Amino acid sequence: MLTVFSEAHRLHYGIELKDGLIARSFENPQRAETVLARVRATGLGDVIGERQYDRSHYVGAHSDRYVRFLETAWDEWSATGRTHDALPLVWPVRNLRDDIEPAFIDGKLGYYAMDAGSPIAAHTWEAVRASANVALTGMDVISAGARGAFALCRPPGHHAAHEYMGGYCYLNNAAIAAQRGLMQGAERVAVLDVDFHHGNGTQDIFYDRADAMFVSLHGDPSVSFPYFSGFADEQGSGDGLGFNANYPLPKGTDWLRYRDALADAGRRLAAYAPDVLVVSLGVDTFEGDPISHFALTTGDFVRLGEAIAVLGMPTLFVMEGGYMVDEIGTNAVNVLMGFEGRVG
Ligand code: SP5
Ligand code: ZN
Repeated sequence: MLTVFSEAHRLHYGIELKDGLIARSFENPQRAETVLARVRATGLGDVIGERQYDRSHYVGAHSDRYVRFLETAWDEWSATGRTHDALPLVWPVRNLRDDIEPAFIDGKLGYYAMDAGSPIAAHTWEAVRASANVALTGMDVISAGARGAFALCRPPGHHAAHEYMGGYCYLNNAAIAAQRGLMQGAERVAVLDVDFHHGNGTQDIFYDRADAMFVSLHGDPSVSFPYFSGFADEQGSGDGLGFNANYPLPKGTDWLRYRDALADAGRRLAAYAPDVLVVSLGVDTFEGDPISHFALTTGDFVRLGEAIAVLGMPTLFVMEGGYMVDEIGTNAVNVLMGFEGRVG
């Protein structure tokens, strides 16, 4: 299958609040380079660059004013004399005003963030835009008739919601691509999220819609990031009721347990019969991942790809998380090879 990749991801490498301290992010440039190297080493298929798309392609999944915030945040932050990464300082939680967008950048950062995991530096927006364009290009490949394609996105996207960033994410690449699939004639799209963390952003974007189903397998949010989203009783609202499905799984989940949840998720997806499937492909479910606690092995990722292939849907894989850099390439590409039936 084709892989879409942008070198612009290298422009972004920030900090995060990690165990109470500010440190370099787990979400580093080497991640994407390792996956790209594995794509080339296995001969998965050609690697193409991203096409260019304007901001209107991000609006819909996101609000216009949130996209505007991302476009202007660094200029407003640096205009105050600060030269280091921007991070939020205050978040509008329960009973604080959330109906007024602050005029000053320090307030805006809190207004449009869920955590201190998505820093903004001078070139962050360039990398973020390129990542979304990688996903959009991948959807164009699928819409042109390919059975599968791989959008090697970085930074990731599934924690980014209609109006907030978080968890290393800014624009929701998977949702933006799914939205384009609908624009190009799909009647229904589905997103299957297999990243270790709940895709709260994708869920938020499609929660009240019947033309997009969201199904996610992830660490139980009562003990795992993002903590405030991803419980089994979140089933959609309004027109979207019944089109959102969460499978929170316990610490130590291995392939046997994962496989059963995946089979159930697959039955839901088959019943929905989307015209296009987008897979939010995080491999932080790996047993060696430094920030997660599932126990999938390198070989299990092949089985995961095979199980997705059985659904028989045109499928766009969108790279999300996975932080054990040595193994991220093998694990991610194993899913794609399994999907293509190229490994036993
Ligand atoms: C895209 C994606 O996978 N984002 C994940 C963001 C997770 N951010 C919070 C992680 C907190 C993990 N704490 C574990 C401490 C291990 N020393
Ligand atoms: Zn993750």
